[in-house]
Amino acid sequence: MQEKIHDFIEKIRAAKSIAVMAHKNPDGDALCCVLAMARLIELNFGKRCICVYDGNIPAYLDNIPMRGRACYVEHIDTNEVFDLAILMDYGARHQIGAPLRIAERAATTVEIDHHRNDAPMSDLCINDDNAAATGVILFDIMRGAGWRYDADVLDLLAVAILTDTGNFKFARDGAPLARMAWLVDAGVNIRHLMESMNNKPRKAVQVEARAAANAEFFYHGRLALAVIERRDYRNMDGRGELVLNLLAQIRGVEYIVLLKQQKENQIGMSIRSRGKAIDHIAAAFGGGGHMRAAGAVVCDSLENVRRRVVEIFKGE
Ligand SMILES: [Mn+2]
Repeated sequence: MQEKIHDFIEKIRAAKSIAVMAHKNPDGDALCCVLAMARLIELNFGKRCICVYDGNIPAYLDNIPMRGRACYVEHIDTNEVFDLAILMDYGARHQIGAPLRIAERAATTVEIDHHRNDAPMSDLCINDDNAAATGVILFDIMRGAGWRYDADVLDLLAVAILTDTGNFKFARDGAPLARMAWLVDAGVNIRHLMESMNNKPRKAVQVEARAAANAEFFYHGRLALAVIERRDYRNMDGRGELVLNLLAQIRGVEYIVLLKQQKENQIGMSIRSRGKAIDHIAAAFGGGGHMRAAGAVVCDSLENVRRRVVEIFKGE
């Protein structure tokens, strides 16, 4: 790790222009890591980074520090060649969206990620698929490098860890809690951060509540399947964590699948498991992710995808 940090610092020092990015439609971990990375580079190297994203940033992240620094990709010139592109929490190259062009053209790339990735694309990879959040890895880089930080950096790292661990529900070891303990001792106020994220539009919460209320159950209630149709999809804020969380609270439910009709024949799929691995199921649909939280985008009709999901869980 120390060797990689050293290498990373050399690359930052050598760069005059730096772009930082994550996966499309960034979640808390993705967006907060991008912004925290940019702030850390400003504080420690005096260099201003461009923070670029594609897709939508959910409203529950509107109040995080430095939110205004995130630039929508269509508002910047992707023909500009950067000395260094830093890819945070990106998963796989096709998940970056339009900023991929910047990453591909940059002289040097560094990636910091906790997604399982068989095809990393960078000159330097500080990846750990056992980390609960990319925020945990960035925390360790910050501490390992002895970098200066400020209250914004600490809040951003805390939101990254809180959101990606489902407020620690998905923590597999003490690592994210140990980092959070340090952050709280350094001044982070968890209650304040949680409250700042209670910022979803009313319609978004209602759409998710309705999807949970209309969920179907299969295989003696072990599989819960919820659907958000096209007309409701545009009112969503984020990926539908509320639906997934509600259904996961039901006794006997082991697997939760949420289908989102993004376009007429394009279905976003989120899969959660309370026990066994389900990432192979996401992979079967051309997606990926983590062992118990994965997803895919499938180009097929809603009815076909629904049928295929029910079918594939027959053997689970
Ligand atoms: Mn993440």
